Amino acid sequence: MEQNSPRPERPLSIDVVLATGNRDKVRELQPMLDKLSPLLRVWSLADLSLAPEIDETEPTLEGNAWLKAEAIFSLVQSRFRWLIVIADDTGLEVDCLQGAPGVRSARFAPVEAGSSPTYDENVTHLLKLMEGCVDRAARFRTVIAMKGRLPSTEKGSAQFEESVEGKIEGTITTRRHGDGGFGYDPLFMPAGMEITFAQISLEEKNRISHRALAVARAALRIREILHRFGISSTETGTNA
Ligand code: ITT
Repeated sequence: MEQNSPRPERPLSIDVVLATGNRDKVRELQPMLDKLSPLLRVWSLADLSLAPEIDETEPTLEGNAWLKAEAIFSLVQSRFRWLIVIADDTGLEVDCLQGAPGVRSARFAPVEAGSSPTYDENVTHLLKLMEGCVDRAARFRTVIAMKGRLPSTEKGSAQFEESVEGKIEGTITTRRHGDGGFGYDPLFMPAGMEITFAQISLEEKNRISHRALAVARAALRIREILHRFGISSTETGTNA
C-alpha cells in the first residue's frame, strides 16, 4: 500500500538576490555564491531589471546592510518562493583618520550636491588626507545582512534574518599600485603581502578578502539555517 505520510516539499531551488547596485561587488560575490550549491540561483538587481534608490542613512555598516536587505526583500518577495536576499555593506577604516572613511566610503570625496564621487576622486581624497600619516594601518570590513524565506518541515515556510562580518587588515600605500579590483584597491596592501588588492587577480582577492570571509561565514549560517528548518545540506547540495 502506498504511504501518504506528510513529506516536506523538497526545495528544488533557492533564489539568492544580491542587494547591490555596484557591479564590481556583484562580479566578486556572484562566483563565490555560485559555487556553494547547484540549487542556489543567484540574481543581481540588474538581472531582475531593478535599480532602486536606497539611501544609506544609518551610521553603521550593519545598519546600512539591513536597510538594503529589508528594502530588496520587500521588493522581490512576491517573485520568488524560496528566497535569500544578501546585502553587503563595506567600508575602509583607516586608523590615522579615526576609522574614516568607514560607512562613508562610497561618498568620501566632496562633490557637488546630488552627484557621487568616482572611485578615483575618493582615492585622491584619501591620499590627500593621509599626507604625513606615519601609521598607515587600515582594514576593509564587510557586513552581510541576509533575509530569507525557506521551506520548513514544521511550518511549511519560515523566515530568517542573520548578519555576519568579514575583515582584512592591511596598510594604505602612499600612491596607487595596479589597475585591477575597484574602489580603494589600488591603495590597500593586505598584511603579509607586498602588493595591493589591485595587483592581484580576482580569484586571489576572492580567496582572501573581507568579502570572501563574510561570504564564507554567510554560507555556514545558511547551512545551519537549512538544518534548523529540517532540510539536510546534502538535500540541497550546500557544501559551504
Ligand atoms: P551598494 O550600496 O549598492 O551595494 P556601494 O558602492 O555603495 O554599492 P558599499 O557601500 O558597500 O557599496 O561600498 C562603499 C565603497 O567602498 C564602494 O563604493 C567602494 O569605493 C569601496 N569598496 C567596497 N568594497 C571594496 C573592495 O572590495 N575593494 C575596494 N573598495 C571597496
